Order: sequence, then C-alpha cells, then structure tokens
Amino acid sequence: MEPSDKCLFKYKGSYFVPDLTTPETIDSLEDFEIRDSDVFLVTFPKSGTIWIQYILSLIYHEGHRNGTEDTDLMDRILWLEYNIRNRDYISSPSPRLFATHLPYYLMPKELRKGRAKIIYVARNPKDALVSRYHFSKMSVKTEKIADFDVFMERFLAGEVVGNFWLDHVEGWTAQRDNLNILFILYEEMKKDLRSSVLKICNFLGKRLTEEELDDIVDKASFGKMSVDRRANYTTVSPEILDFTKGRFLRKGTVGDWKNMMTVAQSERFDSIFKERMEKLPFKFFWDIKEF
Ligand code: PPS
Repeated sequence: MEPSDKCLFKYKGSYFVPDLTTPETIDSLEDFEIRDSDVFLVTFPKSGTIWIQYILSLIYHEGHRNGTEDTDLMDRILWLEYNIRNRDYISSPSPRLFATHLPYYLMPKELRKGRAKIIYVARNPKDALVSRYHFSKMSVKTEKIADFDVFMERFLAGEVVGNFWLDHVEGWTAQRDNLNILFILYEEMKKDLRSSVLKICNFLGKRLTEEELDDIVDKASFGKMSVDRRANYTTVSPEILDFTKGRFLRKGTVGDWKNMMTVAQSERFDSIFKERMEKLPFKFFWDIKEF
C-alpha cells in the first residue's frame, strides 16, 4: 500500500477510500468464489450506481416494490470492495447482487473467466467528474480539494477512485466478448428509463408485468429516490458522509458540467479524452438538449 497525501490510498495500481477497505480485502477478491447466479453492477464512480442498485432492488424484491419491506439498499446490493456493514458475502443467499467500482483487472478470477452476469453503467466523464467534485465536499474519508481546477487535474491524472476514466471503461469494454455483460449509459436512462429497465430485466431473465414495470420506472425517478432514505445514503454514518455539506442525489441530470467547467477546462479535458472516446462502442450525450 502506498501512503498518500491525497487521502486515498493506492494499491495494485488502483485508488481506494481509506478505512473502508484494506489491501488484504482487495487481495482476497482474486479468489472470491463466484456463483453463476451472481449479478455484478460495475461503474466508474458517479455514473449512476445507486440508480441501478435501486432498480435492481425493485426488480428482485417485491417487498421493495409494494413497500412492505424497509431494507436499506446497502443491505440489498453488497459493495464488493467496501464491505462496511461487515456482511458475510460467502453465506449470502442467491442471487447475490453486488456493486463495485473495481477495474476489470482486479475482479475475481472466476468472474474474469465469464461467470455471473455483469451490468456496466457508464456516464459521460465530464458529468461524472463534476458529480464527484461536489460529492467530495460531503465525503469525509476522501479528498478535500476546494479548487475545481486542481480536482480536475487529479481526475485527468487518474488519481481518483476508479482511476483514469478511460482506462476503466476501456478495460471493461475490451472484455465484452468474453463476459456476460450488459452496457447501459446513464444518459440513455435519463432519456428513456422504461426501455432501460426493460433491457435490464431481459438481460437478467426477469419477467415483470406492465404494471410492475411502470411501478419501477415511477419509483426510480430522481424525485422519488431523492426522498427515500433507503436510497439517498442518509442512513450512512456521519463519519463517512456529512449531509450538512451536500446531497448524494444532487441534480441527476445530463450536462451539469457546463455549470462548472470553463471553456478552457473543457478544451483541456477534450484534448485528453476525445480521441480515445471516439473509439468506444457507445455514443455519449453531453447535454440534455441533445435528447
Ligand atoms: S457513487 O458514489 O459512485 O456510488 O455515485 P453514483 O451512485 O454512481 O452516482 C451518483 C450520481 O447519480 C445520480 N442519480 C440519479 N440521476 C438521475 N436519476 C436518478 N434516479 C438518480 N439516482 C442517482 C446522482 O444524483 C449523482 O449525480 P449528480 O450529477 O451528482 O446529481
């Protein structure tokens, strides 16, 4: 483990949140036993992880849909590398639902051999960066960088959780023919949530009625999720998240980066991202007006 003046710690080429995981935990994941029924939600941070976690919970748990169960999302969808609730993942019943920000190369060996189902959600990196910047103000354990320009340089250098955005996305897309993986874009979900939920259900082999589908789309709206304490992380300890400094479900839109980045910052960003992004197998939306 490399010491860090930047709050995060670096291990095996990746950045992690201190106190919430350890090098031993990361090491143990290599041989973590995978079940074919496992579902892994993989994201670069701030790409809509909680949104899909919520949707997965609604798909798999009738008690969430009909309001008879009041289970926190963190107990429904387990964070692979951040087991902050000390849950026993090995004896958890199937199907186990996991979320992770890990790069492909740190995932359990058996998953890399093609076992389990994977949902990879990507969001345009400028919005992910801006979302992360705002989140850092409330995230007690991670970096505190008031100057957005400095924060952006860290992001461009890949010195953030998830590492360099392009490496993360490319690392996963490069494996698409070897894995049972579904790619979804955050912007696609914003544009047509119903189609995205249907796509997820089809991928998972889950058949829901039209009414159930409508219900999920309604409950997974930004407005409803923002006030649901199972989803907005307000149940997390103030030693981890300081809700006097912001909200986890902040704006939930496409193109908010335009309110933060200057033209010069945007151009610098493009000079690093443009060429490699054009080779990715998706077309990102950069503004809600493009819909
Ligand atoms: S984390 O910390 O990596 O797990 O964060 P993550 O959940 O990936 O991303 C948080 C951003 O997703 C937005 N979000 C939503 N947008 C639209 N609709 C819904 N329902 C929704 N749920 C979460 C959330 O608001 C964060 O983005 P920003 O831009 O900061 O608002």
